[in-house]
Amino acid sequence: MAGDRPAERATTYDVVIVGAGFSGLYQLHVLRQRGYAVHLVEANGGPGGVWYANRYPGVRVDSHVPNYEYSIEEVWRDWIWSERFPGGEEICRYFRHVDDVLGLSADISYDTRVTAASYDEGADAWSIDLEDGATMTARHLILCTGFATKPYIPDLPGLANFEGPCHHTARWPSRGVALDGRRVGVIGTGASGVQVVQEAAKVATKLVVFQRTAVTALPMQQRKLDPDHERRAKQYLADVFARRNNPPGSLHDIERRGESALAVSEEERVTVYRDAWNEGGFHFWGGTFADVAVDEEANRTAYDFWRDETRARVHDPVTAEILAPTDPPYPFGTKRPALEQDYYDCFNQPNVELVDLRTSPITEITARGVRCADAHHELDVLVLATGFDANTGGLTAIDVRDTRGRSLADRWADGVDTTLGLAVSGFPNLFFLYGPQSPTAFCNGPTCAERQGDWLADLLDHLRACGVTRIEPRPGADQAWTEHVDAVGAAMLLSRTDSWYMAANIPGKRRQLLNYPSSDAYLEALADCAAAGYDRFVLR
Ligand code: N01
Repeated sequence: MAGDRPAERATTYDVVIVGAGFSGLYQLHVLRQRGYAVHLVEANGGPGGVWYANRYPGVRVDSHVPNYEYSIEEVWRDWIWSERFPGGEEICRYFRHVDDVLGLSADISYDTRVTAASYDEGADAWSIDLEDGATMTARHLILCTGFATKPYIPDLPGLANFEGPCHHTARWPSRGVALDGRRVGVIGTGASGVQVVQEAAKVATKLVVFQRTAVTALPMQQRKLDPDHERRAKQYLADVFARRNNPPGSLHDIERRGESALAVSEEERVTVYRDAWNEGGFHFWGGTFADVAVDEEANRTAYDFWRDETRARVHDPVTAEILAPTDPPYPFGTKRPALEQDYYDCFNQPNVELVDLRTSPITEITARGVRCADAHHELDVLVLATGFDANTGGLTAIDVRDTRGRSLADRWADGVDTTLGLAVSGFPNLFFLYGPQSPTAFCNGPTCAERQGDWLADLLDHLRACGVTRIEPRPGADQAWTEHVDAVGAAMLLSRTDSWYMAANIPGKRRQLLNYPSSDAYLEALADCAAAGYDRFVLR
């Protein structure tokens, strides 16, 4: 188990992996099985990636089990989940179970941060610098740093002056932060903000929610799982995973219906929406009509259903209009919907106040609270649920240099280019998983870890069999993939909205689609590339 025995650390490997989330751990497992000398380096003190780091109240996965777990039989055979959408603590226990079963920590250095990496052209190997001053070398470097690793803290005037506890959700102290009996402010209403609000509303004397853009939160339809039922259901799990692991298995393993929302009667449309609503999770987002993602009129029918269901739960009409505006603030589903259990009901409580930052923006953070254009809100605790430098932040935080000495951050300063969302020209023998320009946040995390991970393991086997010591994207391959991703995005409503999918939440970041919106098409592109002898790459 993590922390029980420090991994013996040699200095030279076939492969070094960075990051012990779903992708990194799977890669370690599969490459060890195939006989590679492989080591994993993790900055946190244990496995779990974002789940280790995110300890804010209410942290919970928005994908249901058994989708949100590995399909490795030794792992699932003896693991019983207690809830359909497990909480952060249970997921951390799951990762410790994975580690126990697969014995991964023997090849992991925890509490160890990779700071830099440069490529040695003579040796065809990466030299990898660690924060503790040590260096490792590896033929291949695989970055599995996750898509939501680097918190985004907006430049709010006076933020440093706030005298009470003030934490970003992804940097929540492990000892916890007392919210009970306190006046709590939450800035941000994405998935993290919604989850904190639901918990803080139960215990805070006063909760002030600062909303800039309304979130289209969907009913989670959470439920407890009966352990006996779960044990009996194990007999079907191999089939469940076989279906999950073979396309088609689109967004979060939910498939859209073929027909248009506009081609059916109102009654039929409402039935489809109602069924998806009752199913819960992301079904209402990704499991209704094909054209909701591409056609404004069709999309509006989904928005209107969501709006009416949501407003019916909020007593005060002014608050209801801010939470679920009459007209959509953006096409439905083009910003990531959160999943909620009692988020909208919280706003009926006398201790909860909603501030619409569109009409009353924050002017400064003071020692005692948040000053908005029309009021000062006195607070004891401030929660920053303001999101992440998503998709690229974890990668560019490492000073990894190409063969000309340019950092990845520099290379991507004017926009991201990758080959298949896996590699970048000029960085030989470097791969990243669950990164920009691959399905990532549009794909179920464990599914993506396994599908991309197996593909990469097959690629390394191919190189080994052919005696190839160096691989990198062909000239022009990065640009070709970017053009393809952009073209797919341009046909979707997604690209009209400023969101972190579009890199639009970080000032100065180039606006472009950073997640590839079709898992099936992506898997096909991977398979075609492999079948063509990895033709997007130069092997030597
Ligand atoms: O971050 P977000 P998140 N002033 O970027 C607001 C994953 N995740 O941490 O929309 C005021 O979605 C911003 O407003 P606006 C999941 O994939 C997963 O919530 O830009 N407000 C927005 O409301 C998720 O989607 C789980 O106008 C400011 C909020 O901050 C992703 O992480 C749980 C502001 C940021 O929302 C990110 O979610 C939690 C400012 N200056 C997270 N700047 C699971 O369940 C930003 N905002 C797996």
